[in-house]
Amino acid sequence: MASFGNFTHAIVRGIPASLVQEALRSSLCQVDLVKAQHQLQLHIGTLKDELGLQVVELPADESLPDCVFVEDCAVVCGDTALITRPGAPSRRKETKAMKSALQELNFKIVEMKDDTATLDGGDVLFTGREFFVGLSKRTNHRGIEILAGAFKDYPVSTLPVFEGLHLKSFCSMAGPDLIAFGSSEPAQKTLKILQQTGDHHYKTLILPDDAAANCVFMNLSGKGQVLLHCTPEEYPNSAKVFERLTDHLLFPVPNSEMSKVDGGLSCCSVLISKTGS
Ligand code: CIR
Repeated sequence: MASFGNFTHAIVRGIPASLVQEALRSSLCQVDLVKAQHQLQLHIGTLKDELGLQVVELPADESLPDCVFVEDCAVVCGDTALITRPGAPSRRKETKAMKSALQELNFKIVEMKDDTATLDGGDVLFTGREFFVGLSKRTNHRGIEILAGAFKDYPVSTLPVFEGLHLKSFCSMAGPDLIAFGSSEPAQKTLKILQQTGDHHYKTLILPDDAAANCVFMNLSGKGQVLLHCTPEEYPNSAKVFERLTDHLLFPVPNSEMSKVDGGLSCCSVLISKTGS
């Protein structure tokens, strides 16, 4: 637990032009590709230049319009990397490049081979003590069972996702034992269940906007507690809540273009702790 969020590496992937027309989405908003690429570069620059992480950049693949959303392809914890079987069939081939990158980094690879199982990393909330996994449009019971088998050292609880794409479309870790949650009714319903089922009592940070509750927490040596969060331009009321956090080094990161195709801030990286490497 002391080392929760102590990341050293990040895996990211470029944005293919095909994202604009072909990425899966729940809205009709038009993505500005140049702006999306600029926002991703700012995000990667924060990880690399501001925070000193070693960033592995996988190339975009035009045949995989959603490939920038790397979070969905792997769950990494300790020395194990679970390669998922994404819920959307059009996204399944994204895992190949992710598996190679994690093999290069010497992780013990577990593959979700059962073709009845589905799981997206966006449904996986790791608190440092336990896993909560969203049962959503993309993740099913069998996927969660395989995750529990891959990470036997931690309890795994299932949470319902009543609305939206993933569990982390409306929540994420914002600090040690601090969970950010959106304030919509469906998000609050899931929070109640989390509080009843979890092994531990967590503090909560409630954000006016569900999407803003998807932030990225790290606890880095030399930097302390770090939080990447929404910008005041995108979510002014939620940004104010983050700005009141005095224990964190705060980095507002723009995400307006990815959010048009249902991507949160956390979806653009797989964060890895390889201490001693
Ligand atoms: C999808 O629908 O699969 C993508 N357009 C968005 C995935 C976002 N993933 C995430 O936030 N973990």
